[in-house]
Order: sequence, then structure tokens, then C-alpha cells
Amino acid sequence: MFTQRPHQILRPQEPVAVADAFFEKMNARRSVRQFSDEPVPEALIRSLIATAGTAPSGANKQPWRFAAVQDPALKSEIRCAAEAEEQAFYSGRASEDWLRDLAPIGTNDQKPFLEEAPWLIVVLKRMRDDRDERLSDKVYYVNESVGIATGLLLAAAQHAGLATLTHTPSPMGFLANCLGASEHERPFVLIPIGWPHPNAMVPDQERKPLDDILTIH
Ligand code: IYR
Repeated sequence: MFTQRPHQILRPQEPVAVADAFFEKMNARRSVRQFSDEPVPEALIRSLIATAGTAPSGANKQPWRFAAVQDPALKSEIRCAAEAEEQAFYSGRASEDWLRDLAPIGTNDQKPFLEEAPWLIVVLKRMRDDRDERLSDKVYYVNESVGIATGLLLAAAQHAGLATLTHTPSPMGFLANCLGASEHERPFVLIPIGWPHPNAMVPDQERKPLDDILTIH
């Protein structure tokens, strides 16, 4: 009843050159908070989500939903609710350490990008899966699975020249209300996505050198 099929292998002629070129592309990725108002076609968003959905997941349960929001009224509602949480965060909820660590990034409680970005993608965790009655409805390693899917989504967007921000207004319960999420769905991250504003600025920060993040054994 559960079958296997041959795996198709796609190996490039020059794997190192291909990997290095991909690194260069990904190394240019930055979290962007200023978006152009130029529209992004739905077909592009669909393709990015299709890539995200190729992520590995615990027991292949694919415990994710991607809610793609372009409706201006819904974006305004999300901005308004997110800013209410952020005001509480910046004016008391955040620890002193946390605020000190955010200072170089220059964030505050104003989130205009939630209305300016042509799309907001809300990534939701699905804590139950009843797709296949031969299997249980349990899900496994949901944070890991949805985190990987989100990473693939960011990579696909970068590959297409789109800018993204991983935004986590905390708590995110209001998103579940705005999107009519089921009782088994939990917001994981909110990703504004669009073409970067031509004058977009990003913090002048470096990535750790490879030798600080890699140990060979
Ligand atoms: N959610 C807040 C605070 C914030 C937290 C972290 I960790 C960041 O890397 C950036 C911001 C905000 O979006 O402003």
C-alpha cells in the first residue's frame, strides 16, 4: 500500500561553480523594510510558495499554510493590529538587552511596510493533518519543517529579485483572527514581499566569516 519510486538525480557539470554562484546571490539578500509600490504578479507569488512547499517535513506531513494577502483593507487591519503589539513591545514588554540589541537595526513600533509591500505572506503552522486516513493526524518537528519552508521561500524570492522581511510582531495571535485561521493553525512568521524601493536602505552590518560558523571534523 505504501510504494517507493526511483529518485531523479540532477547533478550540474561544475557543482562548486554553481554553488558559489548561488552563494553570491544569497549573500546579497537583506531584510528590507522599504518596498516599491510596483505590483508583483500573483503568478510570481504562487511560484515562490510552490518552492516553499518543497521543503522536507517531519513524516512528510507538510504542516504549513501560506496566506498571501494583497487586499489593502486587510493589510491595513494587519498593520494596525501589529503596531498595537509593537507599541507594547517597544514601550515596556521588551527587555533592556533586547532593545540594546535592536538599536543597530533601527527598528521602532511603526510598520508602514505592512501596507506598502504589495503582498504579505503569513506562514502558518498546522498542528493537525487529516489528509490521509491511513495515517494519524499528528504532526512532527513543526517548527523545524516550517522554518525550512520559510527559508526556501526567502531563497526563491531572492532568486526572483524580490525583497522580503521576516517580521514577527509578538504575540501574533491577531493574525489568526484576521485570516480566519482554524483552531489547529498558528501564525509562524509574517513576510512582507515586493520589489525593493529604489532608495531602500539596510543596516550596515556584516555576516560572520565562514571560519566562524564552520568546523570541519
Ligand atoms: N518585532 C519587533 C522587534 C524586532 C525583534 C527582532 I529579534 C528583530 O530582529 C527585529 C525587530 C519589530 O519588528 O520591530
